[in-house]
Amino acid sequence: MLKIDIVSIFPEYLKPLELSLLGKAQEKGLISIKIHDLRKHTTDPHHSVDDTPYGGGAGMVMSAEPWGLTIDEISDNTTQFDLIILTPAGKKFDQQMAIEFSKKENLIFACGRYEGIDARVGKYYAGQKNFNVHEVSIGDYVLGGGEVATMVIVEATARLIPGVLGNPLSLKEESHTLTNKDGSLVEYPNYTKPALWRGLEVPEILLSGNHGEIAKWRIAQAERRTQELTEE
Ligand code: 97T
Repeated sequence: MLKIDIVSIFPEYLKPLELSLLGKAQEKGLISIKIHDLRKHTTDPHHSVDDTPYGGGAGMVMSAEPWGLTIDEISDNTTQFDLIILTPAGKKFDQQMAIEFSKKENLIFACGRYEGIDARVGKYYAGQKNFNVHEVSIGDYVLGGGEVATMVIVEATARLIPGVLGNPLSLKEESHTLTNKDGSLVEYPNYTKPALWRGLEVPEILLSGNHGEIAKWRIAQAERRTQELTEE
């Protein structure tokens, strides 16, 4: 079973993960998601989680020790853990990364706020023999913190685990029809009834019942769309 631990100063922000698809998956015992409040692991009276940056500059940096205490409490020295630190400076998340994460046993997500987390946190855990550390971004834009990025990654990852999806066939089909010969992800246009809607018809080929021709048409459409997306 995939165990997911998420650390944040806004634990209530992660509540949607307990609903719908992922809530059901937890009830079925396919995954477990635990949300941890970073502020519960502060040692000073003000429960501070940040401080001014060494070297000067704007904003605040999240202090290392609350992260260290929280991650030490979640982990042990023998089980394998993958620590995912959300940062706009990280490697861009994609479907391949979701596939790799879905094969792991224990994922810990560190949701930073402010100008980021003291860089020694990632360095420390990267030096632990039972940890892999991944700095990950979900795209080229700036968020208020790592919480929404974590939700994106958890949803994309969890739905790849057998049994989490309602229909186990749809994953297989996705991997066949959405991959062209270059391996890039594409999608063909879909239609359902009625065959005529506001003067717009469904492409005739889809009504033909000729499954070979339909498959060929869909691949051509998917390749055309991919081409359009990669043109300036
Ligand atoms: O902008 C961020 C701030 C904190 C943590 C993550 C992010 C981010 O992740 N992907 C894009 C931006």
